[in-house]
Amino acid sequence: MSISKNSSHPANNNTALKPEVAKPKLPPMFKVMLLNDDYTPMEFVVETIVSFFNKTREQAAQIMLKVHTEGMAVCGVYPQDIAETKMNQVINFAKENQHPLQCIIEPA
Ligand code: TYC
Repeated sequence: MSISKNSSHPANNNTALKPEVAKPKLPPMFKVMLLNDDYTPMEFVVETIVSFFNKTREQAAQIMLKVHTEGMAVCGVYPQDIAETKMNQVINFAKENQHPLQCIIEPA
């Protein structure tokens, strides 16, 4: 009968080297959120969501109504660089069209 050579046995003080397993690293994600205001037309908000967040008109209308009734809503969740780009695209699109629509990002 052989004595166990398992070096990860608790009696061996767990000093055994574990094989390194490459863990896929997921980037930190950020929510891109629209804020409500009293002036931006609903149709413009729907158009903005469709244009920048790959949503159907129906999905965009739902998100717009959530912003309108609750004050803010998430349009999408992305890695930081993409989230920042989308936020800036929305802010610039709103400015170009003289609407006060605001967009922010926050860690998911
Ligand atoms: N509250 C606006 C209105 O009544 C509509 C609106 C919805 C504005 C969503 C901004 O992010 C927004 N015209």
